Amino acid sequence: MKTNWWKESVVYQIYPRSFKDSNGDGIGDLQGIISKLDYIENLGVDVVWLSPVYKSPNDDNGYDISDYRDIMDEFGTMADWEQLLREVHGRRMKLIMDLVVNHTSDEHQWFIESRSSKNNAYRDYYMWHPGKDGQPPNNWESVFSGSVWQFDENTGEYYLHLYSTKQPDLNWENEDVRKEIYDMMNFWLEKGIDGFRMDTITTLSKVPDFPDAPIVKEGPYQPATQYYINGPRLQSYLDEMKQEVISKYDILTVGETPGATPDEAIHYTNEETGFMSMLFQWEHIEADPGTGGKWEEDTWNMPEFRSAMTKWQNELEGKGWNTLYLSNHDQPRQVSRFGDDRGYWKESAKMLGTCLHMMKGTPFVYQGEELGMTNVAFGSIDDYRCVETRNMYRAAIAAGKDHESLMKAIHHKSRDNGRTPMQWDDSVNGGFTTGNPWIGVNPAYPQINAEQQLNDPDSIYHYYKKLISLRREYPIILWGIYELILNDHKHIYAYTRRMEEQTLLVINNFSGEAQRFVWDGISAYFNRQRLIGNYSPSGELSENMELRPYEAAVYLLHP
Ligand code: TEU
Ligand code: CA
Repeated sequence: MKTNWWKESVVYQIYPRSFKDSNGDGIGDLQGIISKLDYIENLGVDVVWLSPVYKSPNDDNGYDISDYRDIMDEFGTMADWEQLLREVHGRRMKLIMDLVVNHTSDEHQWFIESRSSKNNAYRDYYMWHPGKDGQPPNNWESVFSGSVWQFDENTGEYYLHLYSTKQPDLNWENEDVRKEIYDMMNFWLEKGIDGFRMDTITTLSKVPDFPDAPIVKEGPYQPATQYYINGPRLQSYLDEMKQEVISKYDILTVGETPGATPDEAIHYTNEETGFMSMLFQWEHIEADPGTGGKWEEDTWNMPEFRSAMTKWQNELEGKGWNTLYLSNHDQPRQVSRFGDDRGYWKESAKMLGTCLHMMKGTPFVYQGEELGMTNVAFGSIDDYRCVETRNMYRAAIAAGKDHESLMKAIHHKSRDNGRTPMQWDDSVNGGFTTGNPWIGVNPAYPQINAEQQLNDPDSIYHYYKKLISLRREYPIILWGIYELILNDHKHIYAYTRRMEEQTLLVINNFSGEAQRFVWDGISAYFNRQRLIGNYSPSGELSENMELRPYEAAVYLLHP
């Protein structure tokens, strides 16, 4: 397998709106990020991924872009962005940008033109359709509730939007659209960025005749992903994008690919014929892929998670490259979701980091994960900012669901769990802003904040720093072959990584109870070096030993 810089990297994701406010308007911004680059560098990461910073009316916090070649007013100016790029590079880190090209904002000039009349030159930049007997063209449901079709009075037709009504889908069938996008990508690459995270990249091509989706649940609109994920022309669009843009640069590209299978991943990330360096797999994060969707009771459990991770580790071995992530701006906080954010907060946050960072692939750390930031439970729906959450609540109340159970689901799953401001210190608003934050700060900030953890050698922050530095020291963490052991244990997730005569042993207790680790594979090794663990060692590594609640430990074994 080829070595590439992005295989040896750790990526840190910034959600700029919630990272650091520099001017007291309550909104994170580019100067705020610049002021915290030392913090990021100190963690030891190699790459910074910025969620969108382009001009946007912020219906979906920047994922609705009104000008691809300019910076959002609240975040600063192009000069601030150029300074950010210089300062990131000056610290020998790289910068990747979000590429959001499935849709634009309805306030993008192209859409303003497009909706103005049926014969406008930009009409065909978007997907317009006449209705069916006064109803939308079909029954597809938007990811953000309601129909994917929005009626436009002016021309009497509907436009397609997979996400919010303010995010009309671009018509990739149109060659001019594709050319505009490639030019825009080249524009940013020429400025010197190091790659793209490709938002919802597998939904660019829709089945052309827009058939009704089968009815699988109550209500007028039905899930229809089979008609727009990996659509008929996706492959040719990505081929073209590679030829026109990507193949000209040595960059990191990571696709956001909901529902992708390992086979698709191998195809997309093939080093000769593929289109991207790596992609975000979904199976380990998707609690319940049934028709109930994300707001239903969470059925995530460790053995399911373990088999999903193992499947991706095994199937991509030697053929593709994995991303490693448990959190991002669309997901709840990992320690609340997969660990225990109360009694074993610190232990479980470190355990989750251990389990993930010792696998094969490129780890992604989402801002605040390195502090063990937790979910938030706002009291009122009005405290929520996320368009998906608000739309879902409105639609569900209209359909007769009760407030209490909806709030419970929102507390578990809302994307705003991951979007509360970074907790920098224990001053007002966690040091995020001196003004009024755009979204409430998590009330946990006096206990969980960066300043406290920087001063505490036993903190989650320092543990993550160590995990990241181990990758530099031990090539086996980068290249060793993954193998699951203790396949059937209900609570222990243990695996090895093998390279030449060495074995890395990674042991994680996913429960709040003591568990017995029994594995005779150890006997083959004379040297048993402990690399990291979230408790002080209770004794030597042995064939039969007790793990404490949420205990994690990593050993390097050799003859
Ligand atoms: O997300 C697309 C996506 O498929 C999901 O992550 C989806 O947003 C999520 O499951 C809803 O809970 C990307 C971005 O990451 C997300 O923030 C944007 O809202 C979305 O695209 C539209 O641009
Ligand atoms: Ca600001």
